[in-house]
Amino acid sequence: MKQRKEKTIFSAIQPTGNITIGNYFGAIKNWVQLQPDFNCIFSLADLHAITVRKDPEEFKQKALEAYALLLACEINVEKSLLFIQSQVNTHCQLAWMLSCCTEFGELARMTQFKDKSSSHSDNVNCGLFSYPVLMLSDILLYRADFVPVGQDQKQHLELTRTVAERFNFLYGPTFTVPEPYIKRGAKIKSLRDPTKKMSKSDPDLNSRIELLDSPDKIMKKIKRAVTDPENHVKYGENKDGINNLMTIYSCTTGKTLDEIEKEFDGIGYGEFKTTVAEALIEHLAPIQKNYSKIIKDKGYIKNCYKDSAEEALNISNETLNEVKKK
Ligand code: AQP
Repeated sequence: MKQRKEKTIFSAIQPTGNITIGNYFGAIKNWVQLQPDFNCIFSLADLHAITVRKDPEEFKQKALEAYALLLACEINVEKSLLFIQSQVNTHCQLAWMLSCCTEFGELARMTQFKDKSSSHSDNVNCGLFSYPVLMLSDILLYRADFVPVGQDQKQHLELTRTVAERFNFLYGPTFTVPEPYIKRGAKIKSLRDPTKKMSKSDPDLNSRIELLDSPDKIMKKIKRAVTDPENHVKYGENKDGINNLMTIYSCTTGKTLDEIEKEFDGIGYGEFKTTVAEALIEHLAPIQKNYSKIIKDKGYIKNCYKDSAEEALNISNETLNEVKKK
């Protein structure tokens, strides 16, 4: 990280599957835009991802691909840190110490634990329960001022603030208490059930567009997207499918919802869907082109993640040592 800015932002993404346009428009695209103004510390959170069982070889490969894809999306390792969480051992060490400053009842209240333990009832492991402590340690190690959060992570950030304040109160000022950085990114919904968010681990492949999907796949998935019987491109109630496609079109073209309604006045869903798919294909083409170059250069990828991990270790060790001393 060459230039030191006044404020630091921390954010992470889990390599739980292939990165989707939900992750891209909701998080990664904003990360890219934050780089000129903040010290940006980004992490590929592989330790978080293993709360759900993974095939080891496939997981390793997916993590490497996800890393390369983040580089292809223009996360710039000259300006920002982009490291793989398991390569920086301070995270687990701080997580243990801070788990001793976190109440059982606080973790039991986390709605994400309740959701995930019911959707993975065959494997309700302790990691699933204590995951928020690892997450708050990720943030506190870098003394992040801001953390971009969506609705689903607000509770975890509140816990981060509570634990930081508790530690500071008990042992003296140590941690920066982070503020939420309200995300500008859109919430992208599943193409098959637009009341749910688009997720990279959704078992239905047609529910999501992955950043590396071929033009043909993108066209087919958008064409099959659930809509409503109205055939009127208008944003509104009970039109979750069309609202979602309008949001995707708005994210790819920069057009407002009003402009989109005007553009498609009197035009049916078939033609609208083709236009959305074409815009998306065009938008993703440069990322796909970058990715196909980067993924061939394993040496470059390795240098990027090694350098970032080294620097992340240096920064986070300072915090960890202070905590140990206290
Ligand atoms: N559908 C979405 N729309 C907007 N933003 C989204 N994000 C995820 N899905 C959408 C944002 O992507 C960032 C990284 O997410 P994550 O990998 O840490 O976990 P997640 O939010 O649980 O993402 P997924 O794709 O749904 O993963 P799985 O399927 O493993 O649970 C976050 O900033 C998130 O808000």
